[in-house]
Amino acid sequence: MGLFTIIRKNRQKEKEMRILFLGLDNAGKTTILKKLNGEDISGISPTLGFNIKTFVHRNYTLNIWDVGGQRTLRPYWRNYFEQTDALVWVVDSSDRMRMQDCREELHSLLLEDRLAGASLLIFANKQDLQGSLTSAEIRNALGLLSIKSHHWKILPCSAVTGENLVEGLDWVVDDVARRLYYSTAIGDTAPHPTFKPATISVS
Ligand SMILES: Nc1nc2c(ncn2[C@@H]2O[C@H](COP(=O)(O)OP(=O)(O)O)[C@@H](O)[C@H]2O)c(=O)[nH]1
Ligand SMILES: [Mg+2]
Repeated sequence: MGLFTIIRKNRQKEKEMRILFLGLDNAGKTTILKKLNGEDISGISPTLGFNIKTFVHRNYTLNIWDVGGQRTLRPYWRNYFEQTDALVWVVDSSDRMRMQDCREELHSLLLEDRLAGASLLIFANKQDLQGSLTSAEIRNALGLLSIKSHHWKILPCSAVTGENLVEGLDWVVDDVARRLYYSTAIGDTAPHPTFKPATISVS
């Protein structure tokens, strides 16, 4: 039995996933996680270090790392890359002024060796705010179509209304499960009939 098989079998037993939530400060990372966890989302203060949330979602234990996104904290992001199965990049869709900054930070993350292979979900958050960019506009502003190194998806969402939050988590779990646990994942949920391993989808 090769090392890779042993590692995969071990992970199959544990059925854990490590998910990293990153994005510029004020994007709504902490609010999304609190909303998903059924917590009060009023009066959330900026994340200066990190929070870890553990969810059990469809038989998988998701260890989610929510790391502060202020410019001064971004150099520390790399401390969290190890063994990341999925990166969730959260965007404040109403923050037109910082789209370029957001694009550069995302693309530089995608060059990181330790994030190679991680699934990438982009949450175009704050869709409840009037004047927010649509997910198609965010896709263009962030240059997502040029991403060939990661399997990615963009979803419009709102941490306030809850729109698409669970759907996003579902996509992450499906995408990671197919890679890590492909033999057992099919037993947990029916595979999407239209799924192709290299599909890039835009909603
Ligand atoms: N209207 C609206 N406000 C949001 C949404 N998500 C987060 N916020 C607000 O944006 C601010 C920053 O949210 P926070 O979760 O701290 O962002 P983080 O720095 O990415 O963790 C807070 O005032 C939140 O109430 C959303 O979907 N819609
Ligand atoms: Mg935060």
